[in-house]
Amino acid sequence: MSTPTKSKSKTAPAPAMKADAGGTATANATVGVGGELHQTTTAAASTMTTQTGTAIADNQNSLRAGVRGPTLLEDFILREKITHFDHERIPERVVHARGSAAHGYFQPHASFASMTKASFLSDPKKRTPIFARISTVAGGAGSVDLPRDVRGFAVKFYTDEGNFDLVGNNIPVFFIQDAIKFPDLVHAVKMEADRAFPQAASAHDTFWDFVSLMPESMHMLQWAMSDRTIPRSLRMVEGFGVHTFRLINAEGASTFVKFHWRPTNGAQSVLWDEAVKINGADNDFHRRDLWDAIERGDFPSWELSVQAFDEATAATFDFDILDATKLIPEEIVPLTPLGMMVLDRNPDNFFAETEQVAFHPGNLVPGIDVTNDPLLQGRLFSYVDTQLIRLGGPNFNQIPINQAKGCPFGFGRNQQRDGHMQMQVPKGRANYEPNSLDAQSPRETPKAGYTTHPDSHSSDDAQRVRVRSPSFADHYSQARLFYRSMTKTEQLHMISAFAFELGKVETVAIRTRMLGHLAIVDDTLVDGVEEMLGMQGQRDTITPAVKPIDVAPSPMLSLIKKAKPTVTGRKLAVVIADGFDEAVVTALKSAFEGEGAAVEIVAPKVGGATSAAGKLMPAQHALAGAPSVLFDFVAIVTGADGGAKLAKDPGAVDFVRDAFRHLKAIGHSAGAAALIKKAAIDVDDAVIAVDKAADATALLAIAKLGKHWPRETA
Ligand code: HDE
Repeated sequence: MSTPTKSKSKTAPAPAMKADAGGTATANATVGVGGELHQTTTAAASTMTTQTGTAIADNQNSLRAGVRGPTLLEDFILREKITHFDHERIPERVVHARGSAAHGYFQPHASFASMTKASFLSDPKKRTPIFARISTVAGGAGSVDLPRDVRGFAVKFYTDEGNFDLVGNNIPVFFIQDAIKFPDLVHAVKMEADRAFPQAASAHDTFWDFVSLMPESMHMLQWAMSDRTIPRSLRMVEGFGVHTFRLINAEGASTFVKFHWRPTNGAQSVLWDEAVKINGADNDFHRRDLWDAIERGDFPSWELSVQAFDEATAATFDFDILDATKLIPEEIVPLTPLGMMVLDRNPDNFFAETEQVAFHPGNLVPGIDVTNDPLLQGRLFSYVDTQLIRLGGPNFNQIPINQAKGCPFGFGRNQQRDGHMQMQVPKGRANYEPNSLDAQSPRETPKAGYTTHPDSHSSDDAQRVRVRSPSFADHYSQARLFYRSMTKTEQLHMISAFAFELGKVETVAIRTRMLGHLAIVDDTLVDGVEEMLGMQGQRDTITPAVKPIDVAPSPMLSLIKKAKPTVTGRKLAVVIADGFDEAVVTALKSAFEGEGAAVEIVAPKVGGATSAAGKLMPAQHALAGAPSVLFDFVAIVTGADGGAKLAKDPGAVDFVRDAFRHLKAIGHSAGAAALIKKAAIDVDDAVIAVDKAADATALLAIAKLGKHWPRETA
């Protein structure tokens, strides 16, 4: 192929654009023949190069034989760029594919050296950098943020003794007791094998078929059908380590622990109808919320606690602490707070950090150990294995987000060598140990190194068996405990959720089987679900292996019972329309922002609305793009003219109706009367007038109470 001469008439003459210090174009520009805006390189901008450092002169046009001729294979710049692009995707996580993450730190409240020798828990002045990723489980990477689903809650602590990963969920128990069932569970919940739907939803035959045949899932199903699986915000989920772990102190003494994360903002959920509509209005609702909160300096935080107990206490429980389908009620073993995690920095790059982060329950530091929980044992194998396919080779811990950067051994120091994408250049001959050729090469440190706690549950003469311990056999008592610990409102939500999901199941035998299980859990539960399904009296008879027992309810399991009045971290929408009173808007802003809420202005058009005094106030959102589901509380502040127009806008009417249906506090000025009337809502205590600045505090007081639950029962 011949080398074409570069045509001088390739583009229209490019005017130099004015660029600010950041290299951003600020002037109008003419468009080149290729459609591009021309920007000259400023001193501030850096030279664009190929991957091997050759400066690129033209990033707009591929090399071709003649002005209108075919593209040339010799264009190594084009091929390098396209090849890299073609390989930009890596396999998404088999589970937890969709997640959001942030950087932050962990700081203990005090020294916990009496319980653990882990140095990050030894000094209240020590801040350990962390990276936390919160995810949905079933959906693909591009799925919505608010399906009914468990949330993963994974935290990597870059401690000064190496990385510790606490890879948990927002629910303290799990569906299955043995890792060998995990592929079945995940296959069943994900899109059905032949049709590839439904995406990110458990409301289908294969999921309910599987769980209805696995009674051990009954406790987790109660949680899955509760409000916990439709959280208001990732900043408002609890986290749990799920399994029983061990803390080991310097003397070698072991304490069993269950890990808990409690959000400072309080745990809160949305209603199912809200979740469905949020997914339509903004399927990045959670991701955006977390990002925005951190950007505006409203840093989410969680307190890490443990339930700590010894062998003797464990022996008093009527369940096995190695069984991940069981929890220990806080009323029996209270939480010991250890410290705070604060998320204060968004990732610089989603792929490099959030996508490539590789969590592993086996990333442990001295002072923290695992137990024989058969689910955890299987996880200890799975997480490294999955990274080999996902991140393409054994060197994934060299990726910056995975490096042990908190300790002196960032890349790891050992004789492991080579493999795909090796980033280190190890020197010398001694790539084995022991060796006598290299005095500098790494050696074992028996004292400071990681030691495994001797476990009294396994012994040298243990037989190899494939059995489930009989101590794991009671599948219903804690399902009952959870259901009976809920408020009436929460129980009704669970009944609706079971009925919704089972209503989507086509196979009648699966529905009747599930009803049979629910009948063992609680009469009001099964009666309610049967009624909503219109399937009274159709339940199967199921005889449990172990007769369930009644245990005292645990109020701490209920989100509503432990909710504290607050607007912190929540969002108020102030809908303005022409003729609004600016003083009222200012008062609302200062009242809500003063208590840590965000306030966003919504107007019929994003350009804004004109106040009674003739002043234009710009809006953050146009009404059409900001339905009330995206906010926690709403205020409609308008003059009569603007209000009359709003009353004619179906979007505005839906805004009010949905806010009402979703039990939100609603404030409105007299000018909005026509709109309120058109929305045909039954005005109650949480719908109040905001006509003067002083009314802002009244709305704030109502908003603090959260959802107006009496409206739901009414
Ligand atoms: Fe996971 N899980 N899991 N899991 N898991 C993964 O690892 C697995 C389980 C959890 O933000 C995978 O890197 C098995 C329980 C979280 O990157 C994979 C079993 C709990 C995340 C895997 C379980 C979790 C994962 C997929 C049954 C709560 C996302 C991609 C024994 C305590 C971490 C990856 C992130 C991810 C295996 C059960 C939490 C395939 C075999 C129980 C939060 O390795």
